[in-house]
Amino acid sequence: MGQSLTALFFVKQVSEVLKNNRICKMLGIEYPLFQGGMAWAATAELAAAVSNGGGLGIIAAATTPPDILEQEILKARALTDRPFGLNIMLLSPTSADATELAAKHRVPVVTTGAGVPGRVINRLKPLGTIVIPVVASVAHAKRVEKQGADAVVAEGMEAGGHIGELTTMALVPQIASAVGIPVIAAGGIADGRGVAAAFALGANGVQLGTRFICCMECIAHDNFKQALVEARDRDTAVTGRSTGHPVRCLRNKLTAEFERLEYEHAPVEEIERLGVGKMRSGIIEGDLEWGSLMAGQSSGMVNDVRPAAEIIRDVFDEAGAVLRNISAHGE
Ligand code: TUI
Repeated sequence: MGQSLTALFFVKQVSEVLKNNRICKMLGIEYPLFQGGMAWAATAELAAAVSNGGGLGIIAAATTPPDILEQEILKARALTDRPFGLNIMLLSPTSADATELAAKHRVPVVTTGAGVPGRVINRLKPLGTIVIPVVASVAHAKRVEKQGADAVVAEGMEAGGHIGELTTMALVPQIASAVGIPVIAAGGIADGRGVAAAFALGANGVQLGTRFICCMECIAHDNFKQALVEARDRDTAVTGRSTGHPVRCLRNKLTAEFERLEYEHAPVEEIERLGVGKMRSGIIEGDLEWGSLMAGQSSGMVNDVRPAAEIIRDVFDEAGAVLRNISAHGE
């Protein structure tokens, strides 16, 4: 079989398989792929590009003021006819407002992070919203299933931003065995090999964050995108373990200063003060030295900036090829 025919065969095979996928059926999407709800970076433009590419694009509510967030939701509606999501960061003082906006605008899917989402589930489930919490432990996964979650994102500590303790490799199979609802694997996944591995671990879908910073439709500053393209395997660091808010970012002067303060047991308020405003300066203004460049361990695997739809298609083509190759040759 010639190269192009082989490729066609893979594509057809993958799309046939995905027709029966639980996440695709539940959400009415083509590929069981979520784009992570990354603060500052996950805008309506990015979410719509991912949804138009057949995945589930997700707007990050983060700490966005409600009037601006409402505009983002309306913008996503204008840019895509397909389902999209809103990520509600539960540590944020604006999380209740974000929940009300999801209700008002009937956002089809809501993911939550960094906390216990009982109130979000209780408010939105009766409206028919699909609620999918991000969890980092088996206990939390079981709890949200009982509370009525439709699925969970099991996020390993390879991920960027606020993380738990377990790796994706250990977390996903344990959660997949513990719950009956579908599981979406996150953390350390940026290509088709990661997707194939996630399915082998028992996941029904995947969430990619870092990979989508480096896409054309992401508003992150070019400095940040270029830093990710150049990053290698050990270029992220986790700070904030001592304050109870561990966060993974690209290493820079800011992470070194966090490490120094933590090593010296500086007061928690002083450590937390250092982080104020740093996400904006890093992600939007491109300050590579003092900005907070939240990114996962897959940074070393992200080597180019491409359109979202192309990333999604290539990742699933590659996953199909990987799975076929393993079953045919075991290579
Ligand atoms: O939430 C994320 N990633 C984030 S949030 C964020 S903004 C932020 N900035 C500074 C400090 C803290 C946050 C940047 N990145 N991912 C989802 C996620 N949720 N990862 C881990 C968790 C999590 C952790 C503990 C969820 C629940 C939880 O506790 C549940 C319990 O049982 O207490």
